[in-house]
Amino acid sequence: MATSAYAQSSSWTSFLKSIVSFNGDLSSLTAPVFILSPTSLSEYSQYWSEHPELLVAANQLKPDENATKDEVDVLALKRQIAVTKWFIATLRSQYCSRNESMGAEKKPLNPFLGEVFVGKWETDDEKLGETILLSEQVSHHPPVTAYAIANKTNNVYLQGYNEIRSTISTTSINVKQYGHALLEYRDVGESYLITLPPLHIEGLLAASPFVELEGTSYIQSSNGYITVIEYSGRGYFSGKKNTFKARIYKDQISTINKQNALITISGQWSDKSYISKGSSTPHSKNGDELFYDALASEPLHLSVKPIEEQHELESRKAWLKVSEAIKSSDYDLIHQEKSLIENNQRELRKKEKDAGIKWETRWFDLKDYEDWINEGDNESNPDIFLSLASLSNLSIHNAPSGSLKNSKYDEGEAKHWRFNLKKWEEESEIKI
Ligand code: HCR
Repeated sequence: MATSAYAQSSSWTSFLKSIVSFNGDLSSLTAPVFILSPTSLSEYSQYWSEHPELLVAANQLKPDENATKDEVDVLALKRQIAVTKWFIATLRSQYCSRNESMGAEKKPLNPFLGEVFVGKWETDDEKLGETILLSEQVSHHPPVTAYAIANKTNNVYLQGYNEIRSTISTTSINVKQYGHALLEYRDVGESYLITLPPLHIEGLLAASPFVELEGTSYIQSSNGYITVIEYSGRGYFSGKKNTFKARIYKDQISTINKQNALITISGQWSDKSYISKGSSTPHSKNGDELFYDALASEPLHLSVKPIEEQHELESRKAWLKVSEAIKSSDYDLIHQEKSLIENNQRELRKKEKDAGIKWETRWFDLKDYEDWINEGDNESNPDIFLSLASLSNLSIHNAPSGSLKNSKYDEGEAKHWRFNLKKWEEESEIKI
């Protein structure tokens, strides 16, 4: 990889030194201006739906009333493949878009508590309709962003949240994601639990950071099917960057043996991938079917209201002056404008403390699953997350995303952020 002109600069070398001794909170690091992004992390929730047609696709694979059991089963597997395709299609936006638009991975602005980012994906396609995004910073220490994405035309709803925790190794930053997403296709009465892969940031010595995904993530359907996705950076599967292998199994028990895979998908999530039946690895050279070409379909970007119409808690309005200072590389102004926001936040927290109150999240609630299990009516009102976690043998605790039940991480609290539709329906200040 080419070394960027910034690699030898004193600001970069002192940044690298600060990384070596950092405390795990990446947002607390003071970074040189060329590595700062003018965009807040609260905006990253939009990456889940830059291909809205793929997000809703599974809902359109409904069996008709006279369908035989075989036809119903075939469609259920097709929906699992469709959801897997949508998920793979989100990855280029999630993990490559800053490199594509700004030349390298950048350090995003650290959202303040209560910051929101909203918008919609509009198309001329009547069948697809409009998809909306609500993203809210529900915690500042540690930073946690929650989001809800809805397409009413297709009755498709996605919600989730994420938090990161980082450690440093000799040449890279290792990041574990916490949180998960829940996807509902209400017309077919099906839901999915989606876990988030670990990642590491490479290219630090060359001052040209980029993300590599690693480990495993899961997509568990309420109909039993499970997709197990394994990620690798350059080298392991094929010598190419951003490679993955996804295997779809009938159920979690079948995952014990890779030979049980019904479908195998393999390739680069930032480029082309191929699909074949069974457990053998598909490849273009064998004439296997193209699964997804990430470079062939451009992402549809979210439409966001003009700044003048935004509420003061909306991300782009709140960070406008900092963003402009970053774009003009004015370090003193960045510092000055950032301090205004930070001091304002400190004052707010102090006032709340003095008044004995706590900041109330806007559209999301922290649901305690231990309480729910003890007090909830599990039989007549089963919880989607608990059912899917049980089907996939995944931990329900606040463990790194994708941790298995009975693994060393499967302990502690079981509190997860959930969208509260009533709160959104009662929202009077923030418009999409
Ligand atoms: C790690 C990261 C912040 C978190 C970003 C997350 C995990 C946020 C949720 C999205 O759904 C997916 C996602 C994608 C990003 O790749 C990931 C960011 C990559 C870098 C950034 C660090 C905080 C920046 C550290 C500073 C570097 C450039 C030295």
